[in-house]
Parts: sequence; structure tokens; C-alpha cells
Amino acid sequence: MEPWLTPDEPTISPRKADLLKGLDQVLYLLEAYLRDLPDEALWWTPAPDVPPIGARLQHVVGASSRLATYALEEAYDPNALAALAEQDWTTTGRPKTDLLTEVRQTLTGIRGRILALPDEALDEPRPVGRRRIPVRRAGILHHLIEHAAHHTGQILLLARLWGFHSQGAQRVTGK
Ligand code: NI
Repeated sequence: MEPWLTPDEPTISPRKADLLKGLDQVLYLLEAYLRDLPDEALWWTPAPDVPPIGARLQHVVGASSRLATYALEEAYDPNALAALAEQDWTTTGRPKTDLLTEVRQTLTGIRGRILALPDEALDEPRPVGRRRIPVRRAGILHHLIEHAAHHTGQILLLARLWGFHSQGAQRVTGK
């Protein structure tokens, strides 16, 4: 069953449940979309300057970790985080299982940290980025989920396009 349809647990507040289910939903969809995809599909570049699925997965890991840092850590170096952001889009050729494991570890790690947070802490403002713009923790965490979900939609579309692309390649080579 899709996580958003699952019943609430009595020990978890509705506000936190919505965040946790949002994270679970992203992971559920990513795993479903990538289940039958071979490694070569992850590093297929659909057009110039359009990053492949693998780089997008790296970006989901990187951006989610950075946003979680903004929301959940007391002190951080915004310049160090900005430098890390540039590495998201590197073509590493990492295999699917490796990338999916990292996505799963990142999102379930964030899940655990949200679960451990007192409800009142969700409304505390946290300084975001170099300009230290104050944003409520819950606002940052909602953005983390929305951001991961929008890249998940892109990954679904790329997976479909790769399907057509690979079929076309088979026809050309007569297989
Ligand atoms: Ni992004």
C-alpha cells in the first residue's frame, strides 16, 4: 500500500506523521520506478545538459542531507555545504543498488531524526544557507520532501524515455 494511505500510528503526532509519510512516499515511488531498470539506464543522458537518473539520485541524497542539516543541526558551515552541492551532478557511473541504498539510508536517517524531535521544535525557526534566512523547521522539512518528490517525478519520466530509447536501439541493431 502506498505510504500516504496507511493508518496513523497513535504514538506519532499528526504533524510528524505527515512528514514521515511524505518521506516514505518518495522512497516507495523511487524504488517502484527503479525496480526493473538496468544499470545502463541510470547513466543514459537523454539530451545535452539534461542530467541522467543516476545524477538525480545523487542530487536527492545531497540536497536532502543539506536541507536536513539546515532543519536539524545546531551549527553548520554554509560554504562547505555549497561546495558539496556541486558534487551532486558528477557522472560517477555508480550502480543502481549502490545509489538506491544511499537514498534509502539518507531518507530513513532523516525519518528517524524527525521522529526524535519534540513537536514544539517543528515551529522553531532555523537559519538557512549563507544568508541565514529564518525558516521554521517544519517548513524546511516540507520543502525537503517536495524537492525530493519533484526529482522523483523527473526520474519516472526519464525511466519511461529510456524504455523507448532502448527499444529503438534494439530495432536498429536487429535484435
Ligand atoms: Ni533539485
